[in-house]
Amino acid sequence: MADLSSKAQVAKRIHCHKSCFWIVFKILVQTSSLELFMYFRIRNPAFGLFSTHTNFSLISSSSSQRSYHHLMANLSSEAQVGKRLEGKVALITGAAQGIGACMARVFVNHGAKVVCVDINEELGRSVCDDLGAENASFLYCDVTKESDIENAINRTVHEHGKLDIMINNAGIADEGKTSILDNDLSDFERVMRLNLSGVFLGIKHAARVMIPARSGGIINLGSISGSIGGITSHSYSSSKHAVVGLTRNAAAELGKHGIRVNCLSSHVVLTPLSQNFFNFGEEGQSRVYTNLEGMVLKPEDLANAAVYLASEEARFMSGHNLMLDGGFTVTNPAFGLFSRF
Ligand SMILES: NC(=O)c1ccc[n+]([C@@H]2O[C@H](COP(=O)([O-])OP(=O)(O)OC[C@H]3O[C@@H](n4cnc5c(N)ncnc54)[C@H](O)[C@@H]3O)[C@@H](O)[C@H]2O)c1
Ligand SMILES: *[C@@H]1O[C@H](CO)[C@@H](O)[C@H](O)[C@H]1NC(C)=O
Ligand SMILES: *[C@@H]1O[C@H](CO)[C@@H](O)[C@H](O)[C@H]1NC(C)=O
Ligand SMILES: *[C@@H]1O[C@H](CO)[C@@H](O)[C@H](O)[C@H]1NC(C)=O
Ligand SMILES: *[C@@H]1O[C@H](CO)[C@@H](O)[C@H](O)[C@H]1NC(C)=O
Ligand SMILES: CC(=O)N[C@H]1CO[C@H](CO)[C@@H](O)[C@@H]1O
Repeated sequence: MADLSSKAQVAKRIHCHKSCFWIVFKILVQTSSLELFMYFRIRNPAFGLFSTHTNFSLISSSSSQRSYHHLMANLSSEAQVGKRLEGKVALITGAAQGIGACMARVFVNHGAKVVCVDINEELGRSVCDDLGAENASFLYCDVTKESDIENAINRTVHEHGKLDIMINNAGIADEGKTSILDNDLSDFERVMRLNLSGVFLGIKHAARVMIPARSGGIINLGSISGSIGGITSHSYSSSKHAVVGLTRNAAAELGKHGIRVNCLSSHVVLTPLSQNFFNFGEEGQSRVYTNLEGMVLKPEDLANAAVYLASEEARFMSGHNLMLDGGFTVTNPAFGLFSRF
């Protein structure tokens, strides 16, 4: 019996060794292929801070701000399509220039009343003057200060009786330092505070007035840097990834109140932000790698996507990260059947 039981034990041990081996082997195979796959999928080497193909130094040029203003100047003359935001009230942060200012114009063209908030009072007021007092009003608001956001939301509701759409767009880029060793903790924390906390406060105070109304749409500006690595600085990329997470979490909580929360992410758009960040103009942007060859993303492309997200057409869309990147984050041109270089 003793012999038998020890034999059984040995057999058991061998069986265990065998199955353990297979488990370990499977884990090793799976993780290594997963890692290869993941590494391939989490960065796009065609463009970005660390890119050898189109890095910042290759696209930098001293071309002036002219191209951005030229793009913006054309906007007001654009044909007015059917008004898709008639009767809606929207608050847009960072609306003094760039994507936010463009969204304000396009929203007004679609019949919305907009409240533009920014820390740049002079530019913000001029945007609203252009749109007409009946269509747009300006409020000073630093999105990193809770009392400013609280006040802006309160005044919007006081003036218009409601808030239908909140767009958390305010943001500026930091210097793109290529080595993590040159990145100070204080810079990292500053970016997180501005890029992430501002969005948090915007969602929080919009939700405060949207919950009793049992409706509302919140749109947070993300970036291709929020989905894959290797485009911008560690801090900017971290903050934009976090914006996607915050969007999903807020969508999970607020859905029961009829509030939709979405993220609108994009490839590089020609605005004062990108001009400062990448130091280029229209000519520089034409040299940025995109998967849609020869096409350049414009602020109104983002504004049109925001109109969709804000409108009834998107009434079943929540927790989504709408990507305006021409396929950049889901293709890797460095290797494969369709490889470009
Ligand atoms: N331009 C791009 O290529 C690009 C690409 C992806 C995502 N984005 C995102 O789009 C958003 C808008 O970018 P943009 O290119 O229009 O930038 P921009 O610099 O042209 O405009 C940003 C606006 O935000 C304002 N702002 C900055 N800090 C603020 C604060 N604390 N409180 C209130 N307002 C503040 C600025 O005064 C400015 O008017 C940002 O969130 C940015 O990260 C931009
Ligand atoms: C970016 O491109 C320039 C010019 O080709 C090159 O000198 C530089 O090393 C590149 N930078 C990186 C991070 O690869
Ligand atoms: C802007 O307007 C000018 C002059 O009307 C025109 O030549 C140009 O093609 C327009 N640009 C865009 C991007 O629409
Ligand atoms: C307000 O916006 C509408 C477009 O929706 C425009 O027709 C009208 O002229 C604007 N008002 C002013 C005072 O500019
Ligand atoms: C905003 O309104 C709420 C509710 O009416 C009020 O409790 C709060 O004090 C107001 N905050 C500001 C900054 O005006
Ligand atoms: C969206 C947003 O708030 N962007 C921030 C990103 O990081 C820069 C760098 O400091 C901030 O200034 C921006 O405000």
